[in-house]
Parts: sequence; structure tokens; C-alpha cells
Amino acid sequence: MSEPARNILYVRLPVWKIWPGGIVYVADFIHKQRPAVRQEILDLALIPPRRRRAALAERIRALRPDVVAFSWRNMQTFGPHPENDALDVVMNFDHSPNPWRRLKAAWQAVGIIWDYAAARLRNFAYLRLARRLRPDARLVVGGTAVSIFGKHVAEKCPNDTVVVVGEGEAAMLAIVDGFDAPAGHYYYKDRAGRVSHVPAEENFDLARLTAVDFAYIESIFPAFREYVGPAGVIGVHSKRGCPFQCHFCLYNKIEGGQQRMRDPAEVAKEVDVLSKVYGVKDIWFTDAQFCSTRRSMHHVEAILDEMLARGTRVRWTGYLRLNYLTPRIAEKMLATGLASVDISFTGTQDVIDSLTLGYDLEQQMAAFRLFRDAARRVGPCQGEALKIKLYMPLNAPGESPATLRATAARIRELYDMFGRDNVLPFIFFIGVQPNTPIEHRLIDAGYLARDYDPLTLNPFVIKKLLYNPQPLGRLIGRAYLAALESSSKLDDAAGEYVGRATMENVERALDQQADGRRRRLQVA
Ligand code: B12
Ligand code: SF4
Repeated sequence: MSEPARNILYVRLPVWKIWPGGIVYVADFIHKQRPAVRQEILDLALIPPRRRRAALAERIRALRPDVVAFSWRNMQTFGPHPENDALDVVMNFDHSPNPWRRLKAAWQAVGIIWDYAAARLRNFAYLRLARRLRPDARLVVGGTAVSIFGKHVAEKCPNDTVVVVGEGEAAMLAIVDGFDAPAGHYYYKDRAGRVSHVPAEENFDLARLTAVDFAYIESIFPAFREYVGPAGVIGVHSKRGCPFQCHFCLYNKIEGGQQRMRDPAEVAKEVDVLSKVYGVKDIWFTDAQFCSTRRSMHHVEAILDEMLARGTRVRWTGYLRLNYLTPRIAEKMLATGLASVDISFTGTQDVIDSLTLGYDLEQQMAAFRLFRDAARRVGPCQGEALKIKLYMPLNAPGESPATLRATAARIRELYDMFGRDNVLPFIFFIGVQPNTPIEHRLIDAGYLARDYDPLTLNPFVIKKLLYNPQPLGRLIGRAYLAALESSSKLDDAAGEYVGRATMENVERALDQQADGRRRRLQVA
């Protein structure tokens, strides 16, 4: 197809229900640039699995789209944290003292890996179905999963498919215009099945991303109302890119290393419309980091000023860094509805530096005190106290009994500042991701084979990708399993939060280890 497109069907491939921000931004942009193009969004996440194929076939037959554009969000879904079943399975398999539990975990692992493999195969089957029903249409696949595993997707997708890596606006516009002058970073599998790769920097000018026209989106997205309303959490993008180089992270590769920002007034307008017109109460700023550099902190302040000026009332969060927090900005964050501080946290400068996280621990603790003081002045957000969610890369390279104890002590300082119930230490291990410094480090150390496959179905390799090595691995694993017995994975009033209980168990186990060592020395 080199004719300009007249109609596009966007297909959001299945995930656990979550606002499909990526295709909404792309479709809104295409509409603003080429208003004559007809678009529709089909969200397979909201359709029961057995009906998905039929629903896709039905929309393709009805619309006869020139372009079928798939959005693929998650491919590697094993989360190294308690909200993901995979962590419990790995912990039980590796560390449970109970053989029956280890056996059960092995069986559960087979189920999880089966689901994981089947989801991937089904997605490729949806692509093949689209090709069969529309042999001459242009197929496109984009989304974060593709941004990480683009080559794999390109090899497995049908012929004549464009696989867009990273941001989609410029690439999609070029495709809509006939793909005679392609743009963006992409793989192309031609009609003969040959794959070519055209790399490019992420350089889309985000000033072009004006506030989403939600009335238009509603008109092309039949499931729109299932996301908005008081129960919905909507992702809003305020910038792209991250200049930091944290060892475990590839967000800077997905979005590029240079921070590019949207117009603060447009971001605030988007939030305001979501709140006032569609009744949305919760916003997640889906930036790699909402505030990390001095420049981004100024940008955030400008967004908050706009929200205050409009009297927008939402609860919001996002991944935060507090390097440049000031008392004034802390106050504005709380006044605009900051519900939780979601932040990477470890209690020693040594581990921070070993992971090149690029911040100073004392400065981070000082920023927490700014929040505590600001919260006293501003009061709770819509009746609820500020939550502190600590994403802790436990047992990362450089971790030792001393650093674990230091982390536990720092967490206690946070309990004192915010109230124990408001601090949620999130038991998070490093998930090894392709082309990150930590992956290279672990390959060099012989922990991973040089030719390992990041999309492997081998359970023993998958297990290694949730990085929790010995000697501390067992101690942390057992502390976590014991915590699970008596605590809750949810932040609810019903029980102690699993992360708090785990950290206590970790400290207790370290004390026992130290006592044992002392006794052995005395005997010797
Ligand atoms: C914010 C975020 C979250 C938040 C989401 C909050 C919310 N309510 O939206 C939270 C914390 C809840 C979360 C959870 C999870 N996440 Co997350 N998340 C992100 C993050 C940082 C941003 C995603 C985002 O919304 N971006 C903003 C939107 C606008 O951009 P986008 O979707 O990427 O779309 C752009 C392009 O991808 C492209 N595009 C998208 N679709 C299409 C389609 C076409 C045709 C084209 C041309 C282009 C295109 O164009 C868009 C605009 O430029 C990314 C990392 C990153 N930096 O991207 C990880 C990321 C998407 N998450 C990931 C994962 C794995 C998860 C979890 C499965 C983790 C877990 N095991 O629990 C869960 C799953 C949640 C779910 N229901 O599916 C992975 C997915 C890839 C993979 N490894 O498989 C990522 C990439 C992080 C990573 N570590 O690798 N996540
Ligand atoms: S962890 Fe955050 S600050 Fe570090 S590279 Fe990733 S997105 Fe950037």
C-alpha cells in the first residue's frame, strides 16, 4: 500500500485492564493532522478471551481498514514484586522449607509459563488473522513490548508489516501518508519476508501533542466509558525521555535519553477535562520519571500551577525523584492531589551508587521531610494521608547484611515521619531486562549465559531474571514467605502490609545469623 490511508483500525492487544494511553495519543495526533482519516479503536483487553478472535474478524470485515495498527504493551509480564504471582512461585520453589510447597510452586510455574507463551502466540495469531482478512492492508505493530523486543516481533509477524519501535506519532503519520517517506525507528518485514531495520533517535516534538480531544476519542472508541468515571485510573503523559542511567532500567532506551516536554497548559487541560467532564478521580503521570532533573521540576511546577489555576480536583501519582524538590513544590504537589510518592528506595549510598541511581540519600531523606512538613500545612488529600511507596531493589549487586539493616533503619525513619500505615515498602527485586547495564554486568560475571534469550520459556532462566542471588537470597526469600503467612499484599486496613512484615523478618533473621556467628566464635 503506498496510497494514503482512508481508514485505520487500532487493535489493543490483550493486557490486564489498563487505559490504552499509547494508541489514544497516536489516534488523537493522526486525527489532528489528517482529520479526513476514519479511525476506530478495538480494545481486546475488555473482550472475554473466547470472543476476541471473532470480535477482531467482525471489525475488520465491517470496516475494511487500509491500516490495521496493533498496540502491544506487555510481553515479559513476570513482575519481581508481590502483586505478581510469579514472585511467590519463585520464592516458594527456591526457598520454601516445605517440600510440598516447592512441588506446588513447580506446578504453578508450568501454568504461568504456559499463559505467558500462549499470550504471545495468540497475539501473533491476531496479526495473521488481520493479514488473511485484509491481504492488501498495511499492518503496523507498536507499543512498549515492541520497543523492547522489536526484532523478535518483526521476525514472527506476517509479511508487509511495519514494526514501530518507541514513540508512534511520526511513524504512524508516515504510514497514513502511504509510507513513501517512512519516519521514526522501525523494522519492516517486506512482502518477501525480509526484515530491514531503520534506527532513529526519539525526537518527536512533544509540543505538538496538544490536550487529547476526548470527545473525538469517545466517538472512535466504543469501550471508552469503561475506563473513565470515578473508578478509572487514567494515564497522562507530560514528557518523554530520561537522562539517567540506572543500571536496571531501560525506560531511557524506550523513550530516549533526552527529556522532551509537553506544554504544561495542555497537560493540565487534559487532566481537567478528564476530571470535570468524565468524572475521573485518579491520574497516573505515565512519564518514565515525572520529576528528576531541575528542568523537569520546573515543568512539573508549571503543570501544578495550571491545575491550581483551573481548580482541578484529582488524586495523582507517577514515578517520582526528589532531587530538586523545594518546600514550595512539595506544597503544590499536595495541594493538587498527590496521593502517593512512588519512588526507588534503598537505604545506603553504596547501593545507590552501585546501581548508578544518581541521587544522594541524605538529600532524598531531606526531601521526605519536606513532604512531611508540607503535609502538615496542606492537610490530607481528599481525606487521605499521603502514602509513601518504596520500590526497593532488594539484594541488588552490592547488597550486604549491613546495607539491608541500613535500609530497614531508614524505613523506620519514614514510619516516624509519615505514620507506619502510610509507608509501603514494596518488595521489589531487580528484573533483568535486555540491553541494560545490569544485564551486561551479570553476563560478564557468568550469572547469565552470553547467548541467553530474554524471551526464553526455560523456567530456570526466567527464575534467574528475577535477581535474588545467594547468600542473601534465601534469607530474604524466607522472610518474605513467612510474611505472606500473616500479612496482606494489599494496602488495606485488614492486616499488616507484606513489605513491612518482610523487612521486620529480614532484620530478625540477620540478628539470629549474627547471634549464631557470635556463639560459634565463643565456642571456638
Ligand atoms: C507507567 C507505567 C506503568 C504504570 C501504569 C499506570 C497507568 N495507569 O497507566 C503501572 C505501574 C501500573 C504499570 C504496571 C505494569 N507494567 Co508498566 N510501565 C509504565 C511505563 C513507565 C510507561 C507506560 C506508558 O503508559 N507510557 C505512556 C504511553 C503514552 O506511551 P506508550 O504506551 O508507550 O505508547 C507510545 C509508544 O509505545 C507507541 N505505541 C503504542 N501503541 C502503538 C501502536 C501503534 C500502531 C504505533 C505505531 C505506536 C504505538 O506510541 C505511543 C505514543 O508515542 C512503561 C515504561 C516506559 N517508559 O514506557 C512501563 C512498561 C510498559 N510496563 C511494563 C510492565 C511489564 C508492566 C507490568 C506487567 C508489571 C508487572 N509485572 O506487574 C504491569 C502491567 C499493567 C497492566 N495492566 O498491563 C513493561 C512492558 C514491556 C515488557 N517488559 O513486557 C514496561 C515497558 C516497563 C519495563 N520494565 O519493561 N506500568
Ligand atoms: S529508573 Fe527512573 S531515573 Fe533511572 S533511568 Fe529509569 S526512568 Fe530514568
